Amino acid sequence: MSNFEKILIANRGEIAIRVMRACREMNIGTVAIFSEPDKNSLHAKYADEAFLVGEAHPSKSYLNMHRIIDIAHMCGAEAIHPGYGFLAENAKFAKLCEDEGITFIGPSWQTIEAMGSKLASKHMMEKAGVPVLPYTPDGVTSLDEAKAISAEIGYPVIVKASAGGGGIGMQIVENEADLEEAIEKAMRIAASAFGDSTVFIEKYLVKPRHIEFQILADQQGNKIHLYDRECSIQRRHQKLVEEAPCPIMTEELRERMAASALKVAEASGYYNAGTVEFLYADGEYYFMEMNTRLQVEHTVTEMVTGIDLVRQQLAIAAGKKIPFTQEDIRLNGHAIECRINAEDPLNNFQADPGKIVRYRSPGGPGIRVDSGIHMGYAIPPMYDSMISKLCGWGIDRRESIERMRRAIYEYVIIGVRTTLPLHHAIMNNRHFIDGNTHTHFLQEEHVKANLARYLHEEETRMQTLANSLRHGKEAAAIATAVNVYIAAQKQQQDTNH
Ligand code: MV4
Repeated sequence: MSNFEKILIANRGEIAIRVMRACREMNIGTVAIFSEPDKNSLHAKYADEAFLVGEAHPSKSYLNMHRIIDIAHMCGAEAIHPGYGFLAENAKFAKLCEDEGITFIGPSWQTIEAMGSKLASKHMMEKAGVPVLPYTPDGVTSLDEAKAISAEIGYPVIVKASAGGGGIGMQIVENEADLEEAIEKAMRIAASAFGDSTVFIEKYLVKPRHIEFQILADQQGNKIHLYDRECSIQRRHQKLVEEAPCPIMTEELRERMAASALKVAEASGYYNAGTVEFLYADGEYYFMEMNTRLQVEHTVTEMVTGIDLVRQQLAIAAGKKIPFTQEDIRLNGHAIECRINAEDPLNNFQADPGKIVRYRSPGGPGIRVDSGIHMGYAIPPMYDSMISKLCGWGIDRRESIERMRRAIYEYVIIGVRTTLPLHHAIMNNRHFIDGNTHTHFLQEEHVKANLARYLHEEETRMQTLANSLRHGKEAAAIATAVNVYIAAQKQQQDTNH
């Protein structure tokens, strides 16, 4: 089969636009679906055709499988791209597409189903010779059994939901006395969140790095990796900053981890784009899970390899072979992504939806902005708070950080509070600059203290700008903001010497 004629994108925001951009380049027609509050959204405007899928609540709209299939049939879309989140890793939906003769752009529903069980996927990867942390192979079947295995593993251990993801229901257990209660709590949360109370226990790594490998596999059995990403800076299991390559990666470690990632792809019968997630600590790495979707942070991999992952997804779904070999893939430079969320980092990251009254996105050398918003757009409160992704490429990590600082400075979003001030703080944080990141980076006291200073400084700058824009004194405001910024930079230089 050659390219598709028309694809329905079953998502919203920046990822829907991102997929539509690849379609437009490949001369593939695009169909958007939008919910009631998204009728004025950028993704609905960008598509060739757009259909109201339902009311605001995701169950009535972006998760409304049968309505989405009906729209695809009605407009003649041969394929559906699920983006990430919503139905992207829903095996039932992938199977429904297959039953309805519509190509699901992703792996088979069987692979999605298998990787959806964290316990079964661990078993599979252990058998394939991929390193996994010590764990309860049969899940938790009895408290005595759990106690015996946890004693063998050695505390601290962690209780995890098998059907879960994103850390939901995870319980860290320091000693045996807390084990029973932790298991009960994890099972309760797993049952209510995933309808499956299966939990398992594994060794808990106190401050691991989260390192993942991008995989690309076609339906003819060809599989390659597109190098590594580090995604350790997270908050409540939501990634905030991702980068490629991982700053502590060595050629030897990369060879070992890439070989393991390709084993995971082989064992799971994977095709299309996927990500293998590892935890890394003290020179060792362990398989955590396989994500059967295109990830938010695919951007940094695209920037350092030059490969358009969505174009490859569309080609693979249309039955094409991957047009390059592993030897063709070169890593060039360093890329960082900062997730811009409509949240207030000074007020416990409280969501801050609202209307965008001023919007100016950065540009210039090495900058990519994948955004789902525009001036005048009202960010709805019922969806994910991420509104755009700011990415910066440099010839090395230092230049990509300097670039990101400059782009954050240029980025103007007035009308809602955002994580921009937090990213300004992180890009100026000594530990981040030195590459000393891990999954609890944002919780560390010294990091929080240092971030606070930069947070307030950037917050002041943005507030100054916002206040004057409201009174039309834009020039004066920008001058003030520049002075504040220069003063802060000077102070930083004084501190550094
Ligand atoms: C872990 C871990 C340490 N040891 N598992 C699993 C879901 C993913 N989003 C985070 N997960 C983790 N699993 C073991 N055996 C550390 C994490 C982890 C994390 C845990 C608690 C709080 C924040 C975290 C951020 C990233 C990773």
